[in-house]
Amino acid sequence: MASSPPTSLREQQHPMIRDLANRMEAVWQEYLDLSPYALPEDLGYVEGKLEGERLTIENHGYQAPQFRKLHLELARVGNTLDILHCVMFPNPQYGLPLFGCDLVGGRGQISAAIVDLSPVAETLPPAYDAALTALAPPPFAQERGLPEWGTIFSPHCRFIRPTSPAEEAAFVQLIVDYLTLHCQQAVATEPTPEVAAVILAGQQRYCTQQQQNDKTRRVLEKAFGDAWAERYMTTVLFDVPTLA
Ligand code: 18B
Repeated sequence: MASSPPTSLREQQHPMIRDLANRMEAVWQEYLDLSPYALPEDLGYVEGKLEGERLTIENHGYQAPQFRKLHLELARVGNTLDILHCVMFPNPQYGLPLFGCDLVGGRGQISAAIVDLSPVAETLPPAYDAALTALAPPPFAQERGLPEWGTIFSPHCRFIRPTSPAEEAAFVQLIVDYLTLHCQQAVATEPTPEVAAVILAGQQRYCTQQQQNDKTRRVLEKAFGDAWAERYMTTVLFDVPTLA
């Protein structure tokens, strides 16, 4: 299943996905001291078949002192489904929330655009709360309701279906604002090794809930089979870290 990428997938993807991928990597490069993160060897670039259509997955992984894993994933099913997935897993020595976003679309229309900074404790650190509230994001015409497993998300989680290129651009900007705020907070945060176990438990809860997203699982199962999907969801998308 593993092979090398022909050209960068993002060039073929929906413009909202391409723009967001480029801007997120630029923010990471501006604020963080990045080094490569090794994904399981056979899972960096993968191709499978979903109902006769090719599913292509391209993974980008980095780490930084504050983050054990920065994961940006681009995926495309034939010409029908385009996906951007990103989660930033903090190093458990840092009491930081989890940044996550997902863009899902097909046939020229993004149907799901979600961003959050999700707490690993009861609430977000106060500085995050204040800064996110101060962002005062614009209203969007179609807000979507969270699924049952979405109890992990913060009150600042935004989940919409963009209704115009202007809304697409505004949501990309909102995601970049959340991301920039997060990187600024992260580099100003001191490690607190004594609470690493508590932070890890919070990350574990996040992963357990995300693994219940049947919409993600179904796409992967149909292309690669049940066992592969389970391995992918638990080792690449939402792996639960252990204390070193
Ligand atoms: N996700 N998404 O990342 N998912 O990974 N995603 C969908 O219009 C994939 C995350 C989230 O309403 C849909 O309904 C695949 C992160 C939520 O029940 C599809 C991959 C977050 C929903 C996929 C992927 C996140 C959702 C349906 C791996 C949040 C709504 C699209 C590349 C931080 C769930 C639609 C619901 C939806 C697929 C959220 C097809 C394959 C990090 C809340």
